[in-house]
Amino acid sequence: MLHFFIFVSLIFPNPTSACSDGNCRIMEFPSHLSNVGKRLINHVIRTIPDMDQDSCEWQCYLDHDCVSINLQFQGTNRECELNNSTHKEHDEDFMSDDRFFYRGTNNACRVSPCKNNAICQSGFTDKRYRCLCTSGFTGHDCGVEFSINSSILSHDEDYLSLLSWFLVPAVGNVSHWLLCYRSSRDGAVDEYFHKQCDRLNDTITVIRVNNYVFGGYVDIPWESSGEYKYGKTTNAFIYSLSNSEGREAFKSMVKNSERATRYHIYQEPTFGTADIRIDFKNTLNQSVAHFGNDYHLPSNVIINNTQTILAGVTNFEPDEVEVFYLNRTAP
Ligand SMILES: *[C@@H]1O[C@H](CO)[C@@H](O)[C@H](O)[C@H]1NC(C)=O
Ligand SMILES: *[C@@H]1O[C@H](CO)[C@@H](O)[C@H](O)[C@H]1NC(C)=O
Ligand SMILES: *[C@@H]1O[C@H](CO)[C@@H](O)[C@H](O)[C@H]1NC(C)=O
Ligand SMILES: *[C@@H]1O[C@H](CO)[C@@H](O)[C@H](O)[C@H]1NC(C)=O
Ligand SMILES: *[C@@H]1O[C@H](CO)[C@@H](O)[C@H](O)[C@H]1NC(C)=O
Ligand SMILES: *[C@@H]1O[C@H](CO)[C@@H](O)[C@H](O)[C@H]1NC(C)=O
Ligand SMILES: *[C@@H]1O[C@H](CO)[C@@H](O)[C@H](O)[C@H]1NC(C)=O
Ligand SMILES: CC(=O)N[C@H]1CO[C@H](CO)[C@@H](O)[C@@H]1O
Repeated sequence: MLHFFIFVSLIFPNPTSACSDGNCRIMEFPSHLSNVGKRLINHVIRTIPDMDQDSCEWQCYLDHDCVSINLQFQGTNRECELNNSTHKEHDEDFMSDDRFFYRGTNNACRVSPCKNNAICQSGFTDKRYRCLCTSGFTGHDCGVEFSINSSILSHDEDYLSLLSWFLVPAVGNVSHWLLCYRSSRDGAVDEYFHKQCDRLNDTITVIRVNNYVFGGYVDIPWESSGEYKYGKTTNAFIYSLSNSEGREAFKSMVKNSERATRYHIYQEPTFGTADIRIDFKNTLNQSVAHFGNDYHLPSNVIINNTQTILAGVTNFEPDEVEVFYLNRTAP
């Protein structure tokens, strides 16, 4: 039995981390799925001339849509056919043919686990398959519908799937977000944020400082208040998608629900007293990211410095701030 266990990217130091990120493919051609004198027709995605069995299996491993092979082993022409199906799914196409030798794999895509027209590829991740989602869907099985037109998150699939994953417990599997404020579009002016985002339930704030991306979600509205005032809720969280210590992305729920958010007419999105505070003044670096006071520290991520993890520095000037609200009428 030939057993492939190869990392697509060689930069990873050990197999566990290489495989946990979903990029390594594990594939084997067990003898009980091999048949001499058989050929699977109608599912050939590629034909490669002059191949022996090992090389043909290797080519199948490299072609992420390939799950079985037909090898022509008689005559001078030793052709290798790569199939995107196995005989288990298409017994009607499994033909007797003396010139061929068939080798199949356990195809985890057999049960069509991917949703919303995603492409399924066998052998990846700890579930033994991965799904390549169509636009607007994310999650392991592409079952999460998430639409947000963010210039910060842009088309970064990792950012989008992490953020949508963080939001599912708060807003469900389907969420469409609409922009109410973007500093680069509207200007770093208190008034514009409040005019456009006050009174909206369910907002997500996305902040970029250099290469660091973080922000927060809250289910209660922002307000313009002449005095400092706290918003109370247990449903707010702060998240980090890219941080100064190179830690994995994390989400942290509010700890002090009496101080989930803070409002002032001259202050922008503020989570806790200063866990994250966006403050546009005409002086530099009035915004603060002093994390871990009114919000929990993540249980699964070790943080060296709570004052610099999110933004790289405690007092910062955001490069971009975006605030989105949930489109309640979307499905
Ligand atoms: C196999 O590839 C063809 C395109 O060549 C595609 O139409 C079909 O859906 C694929 N089948 C599977 C099971 O991936
Ligand atoms: C997304 O926003 C950009 C501006 O940042 C705009 O040009 C584009 O049309 C928007 N796309 C959608 C689908 O709304
Ligand atoms: C989201 O979808 C998954 C399956 O795709 C389901 O198990 C889960 O219950 C759903 N969650 C919510 C909050 O709808
Ligand atoms: C916000 O939520 C509250 C409480 O559920 C509701 O009464 C209010 O109408 C909502 N506001 C908007 C703008 O949807
Ligand atoms: C965290 O602190 C430890 C001990 O001081 C140090 O060895 C490590 O390099 C630090 N890691 C980061 C990412 O700053
Ligand atoms: C001001 O903020 C920027 C990032 O926005 C940061 O690079 C710089 O070090 C900060 N300056 C001080 C004095 O904290
Ligand atoms: C919200 O979603 C509904 C339903 O999909 C859609 O008709 C409407 O145009 C959306 N609102 C905005 C402002 O895009
Ligand atoms: C190129 C090629 O032969 N594609 C075939 C792959 O398999 C599907 C059925 O799963 C056929 O419809 C395609 O013609």
